[in-house]
Amino acid sequence: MQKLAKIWMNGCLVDWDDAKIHILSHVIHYGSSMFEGIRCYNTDKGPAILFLKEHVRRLYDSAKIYRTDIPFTQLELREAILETVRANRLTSCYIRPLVFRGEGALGVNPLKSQVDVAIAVWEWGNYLGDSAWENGVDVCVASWRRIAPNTIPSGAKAGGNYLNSQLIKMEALADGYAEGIALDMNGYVAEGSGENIFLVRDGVIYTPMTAQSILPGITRRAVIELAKEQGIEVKETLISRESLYIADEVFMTGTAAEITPVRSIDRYKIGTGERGDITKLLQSKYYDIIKHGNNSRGWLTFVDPAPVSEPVADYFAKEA
Ligand code: PPE
Repeated sequence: MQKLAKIWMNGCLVDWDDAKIHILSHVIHYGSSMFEGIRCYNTDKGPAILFLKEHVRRLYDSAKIYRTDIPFTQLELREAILETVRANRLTSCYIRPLVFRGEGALGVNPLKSQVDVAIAVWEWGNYLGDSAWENGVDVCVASWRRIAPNTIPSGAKAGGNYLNSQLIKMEALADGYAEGIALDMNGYVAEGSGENIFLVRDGVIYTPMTAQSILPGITRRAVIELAKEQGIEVKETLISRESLYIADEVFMTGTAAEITPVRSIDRYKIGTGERGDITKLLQSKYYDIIKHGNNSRGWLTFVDPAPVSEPVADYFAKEA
């Protein structure tokens, strides 16, 4: 990993090499962290963070689920994120805010350990490979199920959730696929190890509902809005495994993965095996934001100057 200059820890920017924690921090033993993944793009109108407010809000939602009080306000954290991007003099980067249970007491109960907050940034290219945006990726259905709703809540983006993601990802890579798609406990399609999933059939877009063991992705919500703007019908519904194989198009979404076409699943060719028209249309609308800096929807926060005080769009209230 390429080192950068600064990492923000508990209110201060510290040198990259000094951003350390104790081995007896609660998080290391019990996975007690919540985090976000955010991208800053070097748009034609200047560096801008995509969905800053929505990501910070989801971080607070995740923390609340785990009874964790973050000792900063959402506004303070948004400002800290902007400060960290500026301090590292980056025009485009991946941003990782992290809230974790640090030192205090070991034992399962996290409430006796302090709450630490950190923000790191680094350069991250395409998540699923350099040619993925255009050529798509080959994926499989994982033998591992996604975490069940009555075990670990998938709606919180918590560090521990990613043990399940790691099993899915490692299995996929070992079998020669770029990514694995997990089914939920009932056998319906849930999501990839780090992406939401969509399929297209006869011009209609289908994606799993948020109650179905998925992370309520911010890119997912944006793609649904972009599709609706284009007059495309979107159904949030139960999706059977076999409907993936007979889809005209399949694509995955995520902050890191952006909008990545899927060209095969379990070696079944999806549609023509080429990137589909609806996938391409949605990618072009997304590109208009992340490359051309189109901020007509208010989804971008330009890094300099920093307009961080607009109201937060209520993405998850719209789910119902
Ligand atoms: N599902 C999972 C399990 C997930 O981790 C992500 C993000 C998504 C869906 C898409 O959510 P959103 O980014 O809000 O559209 N995965 C992060 C990468 C995880 C990793 O560290 O690797 C991301 O895309 O930032």
